[in-house]
Amino acid sequence: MKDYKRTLITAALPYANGPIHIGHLAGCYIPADIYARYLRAQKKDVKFVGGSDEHGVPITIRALKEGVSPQDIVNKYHAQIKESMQQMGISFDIYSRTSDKVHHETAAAFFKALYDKGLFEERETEQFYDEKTNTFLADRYITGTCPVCGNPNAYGDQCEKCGSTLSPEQLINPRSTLSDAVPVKKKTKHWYFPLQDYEAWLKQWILEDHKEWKANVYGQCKSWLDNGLQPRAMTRDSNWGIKVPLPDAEGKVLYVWFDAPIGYISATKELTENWADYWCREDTRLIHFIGKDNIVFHCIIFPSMLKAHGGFVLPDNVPANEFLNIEGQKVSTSRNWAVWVHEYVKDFPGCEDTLRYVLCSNAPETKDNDFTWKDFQDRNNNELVSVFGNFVNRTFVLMHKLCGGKVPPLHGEVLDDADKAFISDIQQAPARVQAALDNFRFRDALFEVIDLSRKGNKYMQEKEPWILAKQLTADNPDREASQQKIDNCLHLCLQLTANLAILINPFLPATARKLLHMMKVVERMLDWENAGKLNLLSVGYSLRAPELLFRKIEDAEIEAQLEKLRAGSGQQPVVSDQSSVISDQQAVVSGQPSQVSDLKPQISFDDFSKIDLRTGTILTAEKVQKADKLLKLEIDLGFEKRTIVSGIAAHFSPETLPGKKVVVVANLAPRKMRGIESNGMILMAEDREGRLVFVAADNEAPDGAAIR
Ligand code: B3M
Ligand code: ZN
Repeated sequence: MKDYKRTLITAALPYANGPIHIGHLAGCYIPADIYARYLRAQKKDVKFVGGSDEHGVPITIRALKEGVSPQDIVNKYHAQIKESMQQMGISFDIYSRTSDKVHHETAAAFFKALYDKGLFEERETEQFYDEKTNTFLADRYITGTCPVCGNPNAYGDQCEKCGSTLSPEQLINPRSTLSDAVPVKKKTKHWYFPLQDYEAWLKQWILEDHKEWKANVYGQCKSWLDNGLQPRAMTRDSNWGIKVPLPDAEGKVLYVWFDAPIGYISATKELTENWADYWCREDTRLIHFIGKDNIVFHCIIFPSMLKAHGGFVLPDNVPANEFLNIEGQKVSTSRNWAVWVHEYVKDFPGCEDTLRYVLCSNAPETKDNDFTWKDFQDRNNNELVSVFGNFVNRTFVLMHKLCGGKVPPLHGEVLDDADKAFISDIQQAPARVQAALDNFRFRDALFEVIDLSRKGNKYMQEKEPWILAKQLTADNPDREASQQKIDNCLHLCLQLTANLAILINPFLPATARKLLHMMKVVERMLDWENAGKLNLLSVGYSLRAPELLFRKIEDAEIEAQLEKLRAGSGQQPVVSDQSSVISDQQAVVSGQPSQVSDLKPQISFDDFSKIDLRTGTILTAEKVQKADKLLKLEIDLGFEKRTIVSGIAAHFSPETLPGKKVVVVANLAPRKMRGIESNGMILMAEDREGRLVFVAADNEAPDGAAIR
């Protein structure tokens, strides 16, 4: 690696059109933060910048739907996102926003510089337009009847019923999803960036010179480059965004993906007057942390813009993560299938490090991964509590009990093989953690740290200082030898604790600080150069009583989260998905998510036949006290009556339900919800608007009939 003088770390700017969820954290904020903290601990010159992406169509649409201004939307979510980041310990040096003046000026000047070089091509095209809302429409925002299957709710790019690929022209009876207006074609002019002119250069720069990039990133770049690049519109028709800085550009703004990455530059400007050191000097290392849907923008489009402008460094690496699914399903903000960060910090106060731990140890570094609440609980209870926390706790308790609360001496002359092996484990661990971190393998790095604490437990278990303590009786001639063994064991375990504080610090910063407090040492001890040392705590130094590093997570808490996920996922959808990839021909961003969830893995007929499905009729329905999502239902199954608690209160008022035919999973294990035992589950589906509807057999089958 080149000898760099400074590092600039960026993390993708989240759209300020909704709160952030754990997928955002796992995708880029946690890895970026770990890396920033690691470099700071190495006393490197590093800046970590981020901010909210406050432009783009999803924000204007959200505003339209809520009947407020786009500025209201971004003000609300910028504040909320910023707070969530802070609460999760994401240590930005600055968390800015793209509606700031500095950014508007910087992005406009950037555009103007390319324009003045004569780089843009002006093109006039026809686009669909909604005359009621005065908006140009992306294909996704047009619906109509599918010419193939007659589905009345097909989209302008695809029919989700029959799977046909469509164009808006093919729809029968097309209308705008924004207003129901009939879209009309309208001419519009835009400025296109000649991406194709950078293809040869990009091929050399990425495919030849950056073979070290992660396989997922390199692979995606290669496929874009292999397919050939097209001119790309860098402006849009909108009144929300950065005005195109040209005289004949009324109603035109910069394309959000043109301005957003420049936001990294603007944020650095706001942070320091030496911003140019971080952007314009060859000895700066620029690293973009992002999620996989942002790869093309950070690896192909933005670098081409920087290259075209001239005078800027290019990213040295773009360690993108894949996606984190939740309980086997893709995160969907529109279906509310997500774990929201602001809710997590409320539900699990003081457990921020646990979430950081789980999201790092299960990070989607090479492929999509799954977050499950059970795994969250297991990793917390079996790794953080039982391994790391337990080691530290035992060490401190025994040191207080057997060594008077002070760091005992090390008797070098009586070190045995186990002591020596343990010492070498401590000395060797930092290099292993470092090798992984240097290559953006955060999971492996964290694993090494936990493994070291596991070795600590094993060593302690072998040494059994609590047994040695029984030999300290006055009449025992070996008394002194036993005391020496106890001293050596606890001395080394304490030095390991200090080492663990250093090594865990980038990952779990709050935990590292708790350890500092217990050891009564200053922040400086966490400097990376101290890792591997065995003299971090002085002999005779008195230490505090142990405090709880991690608490156990109970089954009930996990149940409650699962229930929340299930009950919440039926809420009215909002257009807030973070995806925003456009096709090159479109001038409007499409952000509407697909409403179809992925098929689950195949099961056998035997698997299916274990499920006992029955028809039934709702007899009574009532609200459950202090649970605004739940209804208590009495169901007639013909052969018996059942109580079922269902998370549908947001969708139905209880008085409308009696008499409704339903399908019940009749052999589901009973479950207590809010103190009421629920015996079964009612099958529901979502309609296009995301409203829940009952799955009911429309026939004469009597209550209790088996469904096969
Ligand atoms: N706001 C898209 C996203 O949140 C976009 C990232 C901008 S990074 C410059 O996925
Ligand atoms: Zn169709």
